[in-house]
Amino acid sequence: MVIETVAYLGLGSNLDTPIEQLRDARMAICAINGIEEIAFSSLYRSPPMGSQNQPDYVNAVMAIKTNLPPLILLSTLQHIENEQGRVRTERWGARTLDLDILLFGDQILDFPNLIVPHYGMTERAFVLYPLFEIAPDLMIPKHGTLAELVARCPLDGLERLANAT
Ligand code: A4P
Ligand code: MG
Repeated sequence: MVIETVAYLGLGSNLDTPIEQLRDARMAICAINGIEEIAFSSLYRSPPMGSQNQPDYVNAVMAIKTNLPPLILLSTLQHIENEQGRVRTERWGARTLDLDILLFGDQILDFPNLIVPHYGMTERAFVLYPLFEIAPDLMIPKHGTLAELVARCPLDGLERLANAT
């Protein structure tokens, strides 16, 4: 029997035409065997969290259905990051593409290289607002309802850009 899980992915970019980076990443994710897109949020722009000496970010959230185990999903996403020219320098520094696993079903995962729910998601406007757009009734394991987290989270300069096409 194949077990399918609904997972939510955070996409972010602030270098090399971020909107194209997100569009290319979406296509690369959809092309993976064992992943099917369910929903994709609008694109959102926000000032950088962390070092201010870098361009604004464009972020989006994607819902997928997958039969990949979580660690395989992570390595698949890291491969896509690498393919799109990501060079890891400073933590929270500028990047062409960042792909995070926000949620994996209702699972709580604590591997050395994968923590789910993603540790920062519950207080980041650039994650919570796009997620709320595509999944307003979601429960976040250990944290309660998404609606409550959104209500408590200031926009921090987040701006909705456009529907992703
Ligand atoms: N890792 C653990 N859990 C996860 C998970 N749930 N999903 C590990 C993905 N990766 C996970 O990530 C470091 C390690 O986290 C990985 O090797 C993986 O095994 P990374 O992508 O290499 O490094 P990073 O992204 O620089 O660090 P970090 O702490 O993941 O940063 P964040 O939280 O991704 O934040 N400002 C705006 N406005 N918008 C943004 O999107 N993003 C960041 C990066 C900073 N400022 C931003 C934004
Ligand atoms: Mg990351």
